[in-house]
Amino acid sequence: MTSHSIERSGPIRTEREGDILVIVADSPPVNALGAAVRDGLEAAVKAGVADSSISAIVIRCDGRTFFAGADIGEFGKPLQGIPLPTLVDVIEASPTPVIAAIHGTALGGGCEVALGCHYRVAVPSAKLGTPEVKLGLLPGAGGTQRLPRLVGVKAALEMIVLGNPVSAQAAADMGLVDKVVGEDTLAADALAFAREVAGKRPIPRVRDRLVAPDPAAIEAFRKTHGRKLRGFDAPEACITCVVAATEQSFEDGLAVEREQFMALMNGTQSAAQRHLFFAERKAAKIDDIDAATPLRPIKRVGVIGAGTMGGGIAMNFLSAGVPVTIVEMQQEALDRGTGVMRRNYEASAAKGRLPADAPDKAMGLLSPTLSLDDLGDCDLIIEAVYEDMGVKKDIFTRLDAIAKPGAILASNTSYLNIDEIAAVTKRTGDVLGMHFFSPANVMKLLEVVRGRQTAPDVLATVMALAKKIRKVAVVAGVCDGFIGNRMLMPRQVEANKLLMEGATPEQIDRVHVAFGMPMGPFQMADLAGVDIGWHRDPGRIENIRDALAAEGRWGQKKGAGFYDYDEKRNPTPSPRVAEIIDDFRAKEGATPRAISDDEIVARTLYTMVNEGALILEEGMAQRASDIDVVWVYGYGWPVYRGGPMFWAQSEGAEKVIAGLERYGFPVAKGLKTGEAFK
Ligand code: 3H9
Repeated sequence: MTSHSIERSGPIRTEREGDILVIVADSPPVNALGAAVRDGLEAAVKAGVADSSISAIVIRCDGRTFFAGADIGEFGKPLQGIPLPTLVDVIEASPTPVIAAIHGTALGGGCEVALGCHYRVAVPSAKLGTPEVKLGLLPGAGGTQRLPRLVGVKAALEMIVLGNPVSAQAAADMGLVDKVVGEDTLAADALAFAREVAGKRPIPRVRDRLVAPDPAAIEAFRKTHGRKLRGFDAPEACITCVVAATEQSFEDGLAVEREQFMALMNGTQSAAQRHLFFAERKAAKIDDIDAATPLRPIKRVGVIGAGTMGGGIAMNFLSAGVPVTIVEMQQEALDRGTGVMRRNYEASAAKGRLPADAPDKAMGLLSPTLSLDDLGDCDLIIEAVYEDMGVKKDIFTRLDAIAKPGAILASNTSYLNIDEIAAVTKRTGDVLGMHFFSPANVMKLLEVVRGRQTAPDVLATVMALAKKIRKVAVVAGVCDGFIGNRMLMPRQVEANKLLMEGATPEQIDRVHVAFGMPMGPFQMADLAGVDIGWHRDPGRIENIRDALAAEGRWGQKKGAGFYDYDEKRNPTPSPRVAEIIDDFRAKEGATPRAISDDEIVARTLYTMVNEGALILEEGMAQRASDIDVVWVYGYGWPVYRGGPMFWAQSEGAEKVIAGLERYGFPVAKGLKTGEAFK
């Protein structure tokens, strides 16, 4: 049957296919459910219902995806148009069957619209999910009440509280999707499905279903996931709503959902998480580079160094299907490195995180070699050897002779001067920093260090490549430690001083963990190795850390560092460390005093914010939100505090300034003018 009588109103158009009304949304980029889309949908559904010649209604979307959710940009602003929950009710109440035809990602409010429909069909590549929890929210358009009624408590908890989407097939297996249709024939298959169900009565409405309480599923869920949800408000609110779906009427459950949703929406955690959603996307934009800058093709990547870092870096590209040549100096080190990579892939496959053939596929793209000369055909070469300017200069001098014209040369240095490295080449425009975070195949952050002469298309190419390997890239300028490690320095200095003045490692770490960091500075030192940097001059005992290193207290790997560890690496406070600290205090004539937690916050966290403000002032970061992205994705800053700069702003600049002044720190200008928050 051919379509006729197409009507268009803003982002919504309707097409008649015989007695089926097809409502199509077209609101790029992701068909977010903004006011115009909601109003258009309501009008179209109502028109379909009012037309007695229509026997079924199909809702689908043009472009890359079904509705990707409520329009996050509208949050916090006065509501316009029909509220989303009401729209979903209108759809569900339709006496004419409504079918959702899903491709791309039906997320959040998009999934809730689908749940309001009476039937759902989806293409195999489609994903359905309720990721609101990742924005510090919960599905607030009836999702917490409909999903458990449709798929049961256990599956609903996983989707709502963890926020991970499911595939079309998994959705079909749990009853969320009625039929998986052809990948390229969604429009036609949805029509055929609509004709099949048009006359069926009663019309299935999710709100009419019942779901029994399942305390065992809730307890099991908490047991498995409780730890990683620590500190977040939204997961608990989600659980409350799911429980309500099992114990209360649909209407009463909706009231619980509304109340919980509004509380989250007005809280600071969701504001922080929504800030990060946009911050992550903004980070990819480079202020002074045209988005249309042509990119250099990257068909093969070279990695120098097959240690933990080099191997991890190489895995990112292999996983994305980009061939890699990896270079080591000794056969043994090369074999060891590639062996670790294979075992990492195999472990992921064994856990079901990768398909069974993934390890062979990825490793098949790897060419290990002992010769730098083999990098001649690479479009991007990343050096990941140890941090020594002389060694790096030597490598870049050699690369300059080996690499083909137009190849991008990158260093993975975490603090060395990229301009100085670039200067040994005759192609300074092709050089930049790519600072990966360990483990490089897991951590999402990539600091892309822009040298004074880095060419715009080189920078743009690497930013685009970062997205391809699923990293969140942030542009940093050349300064000691770039953004992340530079801000770590004042924290470290103050943490060490606080020990001398009377604090204990346990107290300082406790304050950081209570704040929401995965660990405190001393726990981090024990994990990374107390001996880092000490081996170059092992005779030196200038501070507490040196003293620990000199005694072989190198951290977790030795069972002793700032803490004592048992075989399971559980830490306990160490009497020996307390003695060492006492000795140092005595030697320096320091009299310990009681240190308050507030002082620790001011001296170790406010000082980081202050350094962030200086970084912005010097133009070493493009915007405050980039700094937040670095700390959340690279260092485990608690997501629900939005990153250091967002946190400082929500604390109040005056409070931060007062804290810094109380302990005698010169306050960065930007904190006073507000520039530090832009
Ligand atoms: C919700 O639904 C609440 C309800 O339960 C209750 C209400 C009462 N809104 O990520 P991309 C923009 S909460 C506004 O780069 P991809 C995004 O900013 C919502 N804008 O593409 C970017 O803009 P720009 C629950 C949105 O292909 C552009 O679209 N839903 C929204 O890598 C492209 O995005 C979610 O949490 C939105 N909802 O990934 C889903 N979504 O070009 C959030 C995207 O200016 N979205 N934008 O930078 C996503 O997960 C991904 O964007 C998606 C596409 C997977 C859809």
